[in-house]
Amino acid sequence: MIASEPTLDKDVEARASCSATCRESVIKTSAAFVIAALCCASSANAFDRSRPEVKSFIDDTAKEFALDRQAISDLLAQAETKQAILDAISRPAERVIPWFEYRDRFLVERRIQQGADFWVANAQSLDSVRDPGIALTIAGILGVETSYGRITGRYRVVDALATLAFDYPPRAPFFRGELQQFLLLTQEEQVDPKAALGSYAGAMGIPQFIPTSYRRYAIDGDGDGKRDLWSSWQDVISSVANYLRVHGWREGEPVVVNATLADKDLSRFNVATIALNETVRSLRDKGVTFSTQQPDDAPAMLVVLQGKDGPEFRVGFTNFYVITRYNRSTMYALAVHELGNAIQGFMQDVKR
Ligand SMILES: [Ca+2]
Repeated sequence: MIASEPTLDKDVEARASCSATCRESVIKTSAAFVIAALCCASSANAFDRSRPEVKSFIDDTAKEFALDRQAISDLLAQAETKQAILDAISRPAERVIPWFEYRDRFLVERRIQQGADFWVANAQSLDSVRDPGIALTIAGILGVETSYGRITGRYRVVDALATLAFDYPPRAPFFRGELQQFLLLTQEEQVDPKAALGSYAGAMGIPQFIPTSYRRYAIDGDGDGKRDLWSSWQDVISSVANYLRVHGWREGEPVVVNATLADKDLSRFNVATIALNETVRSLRDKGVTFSTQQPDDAPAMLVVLQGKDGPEFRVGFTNFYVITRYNRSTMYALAVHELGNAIQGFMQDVKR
C-alpha cells in the first residue's frame, strides 16, 4: 500500500472492490452489531409484524404516503429475513485491493466484447444521448455494475430491504426509507413488489438503482409509459444518462488524464475525500504535470492509485467526480472510464 492510500476513502474502495453492484455508502459494522444481526436472523425467517418497530413502520408509512395499510402488512408478512443478506452486508471489509488488481477485474477481454455487443445492439439509444462522453460512460457503468444485465442480483428486493430495515441496526433508518421508496415505486411503475429482484442491498435492474434513485432519476426512454430498468435498454440508457446529467455532467469535457509528480510527497494535497478540491492551476502550481485543454480555473482533483510499479497519478475533472456520485470510489470511476474507452478502441479495431 502506498503512503497516500489511507487518505482515500478506503471503506468505499474496499466495498466497491468486493461488489461492484453495491453502491451503498460506507457501512461500518461493529462486532456487536453483527452478532445482534445474526441472533435476530437465526430465530425465524418470516417477519413478525407484531414487533413494535415493524408495526410502527407499517402505520407510519401508510399514513405518510397514503398507502394501503393492509397491503403493506400483507407484503411484509411474505417478506423473509435472509441470513445471506446480513452476511453480505456485514462482511468485514476485505483488504483494500490495489488499483492494478481492481482494474484487472473489470478490464478483461470478455467484458470489453460484451460492451461492444451492448453498443452495437443499442447504437440508436446511445446516439440519442448526444454526448459521446456520456455514452461511453454509460457503457462503462453497465459493464462494471452488472456485465450488461448478466448479474443483476438474485434476492427479492422486498426481502433485502426488509431484512436490512429491521434486522440490521446500523443502517436501519436508511433501509426503512428505501423500503418506503420501494413500496411507492412498485405502485407507480406497476411492478409486483413480491417478484422484483435485486442485489443484497436492494439495488435493482441493469443499472442497479436503489429505490430512491429509481424514483428520482429513472426515465421512460422507450415511451411505453413505464420506467423499466430490468428489461428496457432504452429506459436504462436514458436513466443513467439522466443520473449523470443531474449530478453535474458537463458535455464535451474530459473525465480524467494521466499525471506525473516530480515530488511524491503528498502532504500538500488533500486526497482524504473524493472532492474537486483543486483547480487545473492549483495542481500545476503544486508540481503536477498533465496535459489538458481545460482552463486554469477548471475544478480538478488529484487521484492517487497503487500501480504495479508504484504509485500512479491522475487528474480528475468535474465529469470524473460525477461518476463517483454513482458509486463513491475513485477506482470505480476510473474503471468505468477505462472500460468505456476500451470498448470504443475494440470497436475501432474491428472496423479496420
Ligand atoms: Ca419504458
